[in-house]
Amino acid sequence: MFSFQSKKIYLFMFMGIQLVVIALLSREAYQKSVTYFIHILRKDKASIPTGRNQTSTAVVANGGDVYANLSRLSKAHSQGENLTYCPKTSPLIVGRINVRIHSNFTMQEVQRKNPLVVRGGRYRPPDCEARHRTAIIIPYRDREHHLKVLLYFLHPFLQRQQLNYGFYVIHQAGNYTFNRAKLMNVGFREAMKEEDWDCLFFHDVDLIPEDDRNTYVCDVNPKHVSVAIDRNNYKPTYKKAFGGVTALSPLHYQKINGFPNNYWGWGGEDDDIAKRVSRAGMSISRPSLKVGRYKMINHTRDKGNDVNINRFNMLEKTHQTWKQDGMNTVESRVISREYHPLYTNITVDIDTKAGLPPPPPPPKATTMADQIQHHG
Ligand code: UDH
Ligand code: MN
Repeated sequence: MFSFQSKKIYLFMFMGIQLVVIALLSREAYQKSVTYFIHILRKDKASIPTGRNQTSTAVVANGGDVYANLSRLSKAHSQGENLTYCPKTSPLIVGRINVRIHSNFTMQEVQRKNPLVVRGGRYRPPDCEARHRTAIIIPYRDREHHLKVLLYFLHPFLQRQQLNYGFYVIHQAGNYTFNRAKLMNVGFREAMKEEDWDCLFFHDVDLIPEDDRNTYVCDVNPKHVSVAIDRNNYKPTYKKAFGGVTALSPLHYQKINGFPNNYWGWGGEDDDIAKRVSRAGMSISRPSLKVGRYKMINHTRDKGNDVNINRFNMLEKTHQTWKQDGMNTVESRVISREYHPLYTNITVDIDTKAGLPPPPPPPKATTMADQIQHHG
């Protein structure tokens, strides 16, 4: 039997040991190694594809900010030809990204945060030769806020992937009904004039990727990339879905004769493209639901983009029309090409359903002097 006295002694000894342990833990060096140990544990957890939530929290804790890491990139842009190829997997990739959509920042701030992006929204890794050249093509009209948010997230996202990339915003001029697919045809043509891109990402302006393992490079087959969207609770879409974000190589694009030009208004064009892909003997590839995750910026239907009520009838005929209508028939007039710091803006007149209006008559001479000049 222990006496009350000896119980007291044990209690003091126990408290003493606790004090020593606390003192040890609070020593800086010790603290560091504990943090390091926790870090390793977390890292291991992150790379194990366990439950969806568990993985995401672990990765976010390790670098959820899309700009984390990038300060490592040196500003010194080696121009030499003896740069070695970038590694097959970029060391800058972290996995899940914390996408919190807000807009209390300016375009200038996005510019400051991306000091290595040059005129027209172009970038190449400063320290290695990129293995891939990817153009981002954005069909666009009147979505300024969305564009700013997309640029904020997508620039650092692509830099993490060590790509040579460029941004093309294809802006439909005028108020006539929107035509997403035709704008993308123009985007393809204009982007390929500038650079020998080996992959084109056709990208809605309001979709923000949430995982940088979703690499913006082309697959053997045309790729449907935006497979899991928050608005649909990240559930897979239907089997032939091909909207939102897609990736095609120039060869894929040629094989399907580009996209249709005659889908005016919302809907149908994506399914037409999917049909072209299978008509041309290819299949659709997709990233996993874990990686192909996107947040869609909330919006209502735009003015000038009403549902295309003819879309089902048109889709019945794709097997006849795909060779007659596409990149071989796209008619448009580029109104301007502007090289902004974070993107190239191409404003284009894509015409109307009715066809090109006749060219305006030459201006009439009004004064005597004009008439004299006119007749030489
Ligand atoms: N787009 C524009 N401007 C427009 C219309 C479309 O830039 O006026 C572009 C933009 O890149 C957009 C894409 O075309 O991301 C696709 O159009 P969308 O975003 O309107 O298509 P989505 O399927 O919307 O996302 C369906 C209508 C939303 C109804 C919401 C009801 N809650
Ligand atoms: Mn949308």
